[in-house]
Amino acid sequence: MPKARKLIILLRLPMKKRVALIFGVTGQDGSYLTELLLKKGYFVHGMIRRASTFNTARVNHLFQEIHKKGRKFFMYYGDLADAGTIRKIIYKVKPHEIYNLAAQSHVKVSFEIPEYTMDITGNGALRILEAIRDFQLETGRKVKFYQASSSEMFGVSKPPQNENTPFIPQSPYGAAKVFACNMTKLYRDAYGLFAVNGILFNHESPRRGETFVTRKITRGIARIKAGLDKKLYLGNLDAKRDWGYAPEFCEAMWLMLQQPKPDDYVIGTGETHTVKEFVELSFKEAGLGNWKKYVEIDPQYYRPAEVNILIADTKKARRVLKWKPKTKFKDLVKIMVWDDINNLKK
Ligand code: NAP
Ligand code: G4F
Repeated sequence: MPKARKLIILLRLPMKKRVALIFGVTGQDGSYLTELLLKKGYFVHGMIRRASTFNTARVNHLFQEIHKKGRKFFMYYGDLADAGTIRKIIYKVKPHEIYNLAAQSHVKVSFEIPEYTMDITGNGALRILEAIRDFQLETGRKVKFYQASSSEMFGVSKPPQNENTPFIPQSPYGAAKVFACNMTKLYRDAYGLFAVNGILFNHESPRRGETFVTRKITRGIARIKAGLDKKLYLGNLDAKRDWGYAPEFCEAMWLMLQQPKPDDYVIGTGETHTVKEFVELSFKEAGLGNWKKYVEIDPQYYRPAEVNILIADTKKARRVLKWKPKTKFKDLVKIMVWDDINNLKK
């Protein structure tokens, strides 16, 4: 058969059904990853926490009516503290790919609730790994596992940081992520699981939680511009972060699970900026002039220990995954500032 005809027939064949399960589906990254996977034709299942208020704002636009035929997005109640439910969901959904994006993800808060942070951010990953190990053994099915590891694990290690840089965490959150990262590697080495760590540097978007510094700044600016607030209170303005754009980082997560072999990858932009630079540029973008008129330092936002500088060395991801960031720092600032200003107007 001629090559071209063979290709046409192949393209017409229905795509193999792909099923993904996302822990942390209601978070910033969970929502972008869900969009990406649905676009790629996946059936997407997500675990959500029961809350007394709505916690699904980031995925509401993806909801499908429960009786709709051909529905591809499904939700289940559960919690990373609850191994039984994690197991039940995995056995019910039979996923090909599992993404663990769930965590108590706030560094400053982790100093206030260290034990809880360890239980969810650290042990939560182990609960999923154990469930996958049993599921594979009992059903003979293969599951690929993505762990949301973090540049916070590098702590005070000298930049630029790559896959071989030692972890010297500076927070209960960072230490819990190191535990989860090590467990992911261990299950790969000891039991042959297809388990990978995406070591992602800070990534932001209009869907970023309001208490992380970038969103706190852009939301604060929108409120000042609208006359709702006079001041913005911040902590350490000298810390340097490698800030990228979240949707692009979620593409990298997916790419890691499409490789022939499981491995760990650093994802970031390779550029670093101070919090002060983010503030300065954001106020300028909003047309508010000199930021010093509006910003006050409040020591309550200082941390008992700080990660002073993060810069990603992404050579491996560029070479193996063929991934590279597209959105520049100043464009990220622009996207976030105007989204908050326009939303407040609405
Ligand atoms: P996020 O917006 O804070 O989302 C965290 C998700 O975890 C939410 O869906 C949250 O549910 C869920 N969650 C929290 N506690 C849970 C529990 N006990 N049981 C089940 N689910 C729970 O975080 P993100 O920015 O999307 O980040 C995704 C992951 O990547 C996190 O693990 C984070 O630590 C890690 N990470 C983030 C960055 C970054 O710069 N964004 C960088 C490196 C690594 P609710 O919506 O109900 O709160
Ligand atoms: O926005 P942040 O809270 O992010 P942080 O601590 O870097 O953690 C984020 O990135 C990690 C990846 O490296 C993720 F794993 C983690 O889940 C999270 O997404 O703080 C950034 C910097 C810090 O140095 C902080 O001290 O901003 C400084 N900062 C100054 N004023 C502030 C504030 N941070 C917050 N949250 N609030 C302030 O008022």
